[in-house]
Amino acid sequence: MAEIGPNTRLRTSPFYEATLNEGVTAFSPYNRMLMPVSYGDPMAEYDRLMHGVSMWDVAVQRQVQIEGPDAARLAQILSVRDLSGCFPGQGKYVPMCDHRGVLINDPVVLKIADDLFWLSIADNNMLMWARGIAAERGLNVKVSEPDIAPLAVQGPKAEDVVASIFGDWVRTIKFFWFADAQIDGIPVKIARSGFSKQGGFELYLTDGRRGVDLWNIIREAGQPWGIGPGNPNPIERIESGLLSYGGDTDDMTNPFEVRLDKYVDLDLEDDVIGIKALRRIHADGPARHQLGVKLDDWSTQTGHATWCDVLVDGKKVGSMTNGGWSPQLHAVIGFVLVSRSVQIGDKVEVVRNGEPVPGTICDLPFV
Ligand code: THG
Repeated sequence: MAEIGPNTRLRTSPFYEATLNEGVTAFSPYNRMLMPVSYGDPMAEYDRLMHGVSMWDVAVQRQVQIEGPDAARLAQILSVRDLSGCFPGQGKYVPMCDHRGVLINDPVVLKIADDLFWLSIADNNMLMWARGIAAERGLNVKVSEPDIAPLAVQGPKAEDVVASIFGDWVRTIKFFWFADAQIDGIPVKIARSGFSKQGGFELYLTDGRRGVDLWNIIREAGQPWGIGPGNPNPIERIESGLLSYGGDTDDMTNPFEVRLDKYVDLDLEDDVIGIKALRRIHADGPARHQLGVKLDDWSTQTGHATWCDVLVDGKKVGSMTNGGWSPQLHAVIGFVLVSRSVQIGDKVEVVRNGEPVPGTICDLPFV
């Protein structure tokens, strides 16, 4: 089999050596980096997340840093969600769009200070976008990508593990808020966040030389709770209804199509990129919507990550964007992005390897 590996165009994470030691078996490229996506036992990784605690190298969630007198202005121009109520120490989940109102990222925006923001981005080049917009709008900011690497600790026991290392005060951190901390001289920001609905924290490592040390400290502290390695879990996130930008979206997807309505503020000022287009799209009604599908028979199929046609009466009405076996529903489930003519309860067929598999459209989230 051909290999893909680290090079200057495909960077490694500060936790890379640690994940090799853990026996990582698969990587996926994301933001020109390698993201661990399997350690060889998907069910064990799922179970740890659901019932115990799991640790993830998510350094690929790069931080695009905006600093300077116009930092808040630029952050807002890039965001179709109102950031005016965001305080230093607080994060927000924020859709970002291009001038057509098409979703180009859905970062967590962290407000570090009044003149300093991090965009914790999904897989798209927001460094170049932010720099380009800043220059074109004549804003006084510096845009960079410092070597900051989030490590996620997720699952019902995550809080106990993180508290055992940093102290019980971490239990008081509110959802999406963050605070500075240190362990063995390793500087981190501890945020209550993460790409799962099982609870937990993300530790933003700000000294890239200490990745393996931080990994080992968490690994060691988590032993009593059976901690082990994992990754943003493809099935848990589908069960929980979390959107994967680029996985569930294409080059035409707007926030309304993928259930992000509540994070869009249409009365923002006109200089916010995409807001005028979103007002039009909202008035007309978006063309598609994201729903769930439950398949009747696909029992042994594990996850897959390429889009499959969704048919009604033999005619294509959209795509299944991601899917897999759900232990909680005892069925193969997936996200579909389909024409608004398709409704909950409709019978459809999902085409996999040329074979139509019958299924039923359902509401999201599944759980
Ligand atoms: N954490 C951090 N950065 C990230 C992600 C993350 N960057 C890439 C990617 N994930 C961005 N996408 C998301 C998607 C969903 C959420 C966070 C980041 C999320 N959503 C919750 C929900 O939908 O229920 C809460 C949103 C809310 O209501 O505020 O957490 O995971 N650092």
